[in-house]
Amino acid sequence: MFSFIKSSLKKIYSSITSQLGTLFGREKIDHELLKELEVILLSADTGVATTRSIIEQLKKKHAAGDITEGNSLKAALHESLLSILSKPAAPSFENNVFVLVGINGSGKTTFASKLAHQYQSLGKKVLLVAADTFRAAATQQLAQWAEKTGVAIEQGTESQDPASVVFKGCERFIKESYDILIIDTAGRLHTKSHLLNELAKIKRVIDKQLPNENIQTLLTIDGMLGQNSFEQAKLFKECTNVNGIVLTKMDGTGKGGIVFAIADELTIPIWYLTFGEQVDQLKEFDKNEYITNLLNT
Ligand SMILES: Nc1nc2c(ncn2[C@@H]2O[C@H](COP(=O)(O)OP(=O)(O)OP(=O)(O)O)[C@@H](O)[C@H]2O)c(=O)[nH]1
Ligand SMILES: [Mg+2]
Repeated sequence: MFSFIKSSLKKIYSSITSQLGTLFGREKIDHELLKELEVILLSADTGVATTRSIIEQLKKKHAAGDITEGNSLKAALHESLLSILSKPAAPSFENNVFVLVGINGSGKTTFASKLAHQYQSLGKKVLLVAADTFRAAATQQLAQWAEKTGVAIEQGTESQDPASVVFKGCERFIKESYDILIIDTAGRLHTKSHLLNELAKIKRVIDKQLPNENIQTLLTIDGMLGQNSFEQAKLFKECTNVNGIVLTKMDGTGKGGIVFAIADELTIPIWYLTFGEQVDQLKEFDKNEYITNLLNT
């Protein structure tokens, strides 16, 4: 891993890792200590239900005599965290059509540019589609990124039906033999039925136009919002079939516990973490690496 990625990601864990380190260093493991662990997990955005289930598992192991000192506590916590992150199916990176959904400001457009850049760096021919026609500025924002990174873009006019821009994007994808298609959508939530209809319409267009492609819908969640992002994520989950989650702005949070709450409560796999506004500040999520860094094992 590049060292700058490593140091950016460290910010996510640093606070929780040092607090856990203090616990692992204690000689006696008792209920008092597990209570402290519970507080650390809760303050790291792990969520009430998820934290409770982790602590219950640890209490059982403690009662059975399997947790006697710091190292065995660390190993048991590692096991619990890994089983949570293994609940959703593992992400598959063998896809070529991506629809990005998520609420306003959650980082869709920035992620679209990052994903495009990443595929382009791998030698792929990438087409971006600006299907957020709600604001003229939204298309401009994506167009600026596209210009900066030299990626092709299909854009509509303000107030044009987003599905018709997607239609044109799909046509161009086939005609000009692109490898990767990345569709940026609007994040506004007038009403649930509005969102549902709009996303369903876009999805119908893609399914019809590109029946042989591997299409994935990715939901961006602002990592800084913590538990507040859950209600929105649940709404999107009800409106469309979300295949994976992109946790954005992880550079702005020292609360690395959110990944466990997401995997546990939403059972959707996390695909990417983003940690900055530069085009290369994204990383595929690796559950083993994440836990190892978090626990500093
Ligand atoms: N620090 C930080 N800021 C980010 C990251 N990703 C996005 N942002 C910033 O978050 C703000 C919103 O990002 P956008 O990509 O425009 O979000 P969006 O989901 O497209 O928003 P709408 O188009 O309004 O729905 C911008 O100011 C971005 O620069 C990140 O990983 N870290
Ligand atoms: Mg946007």
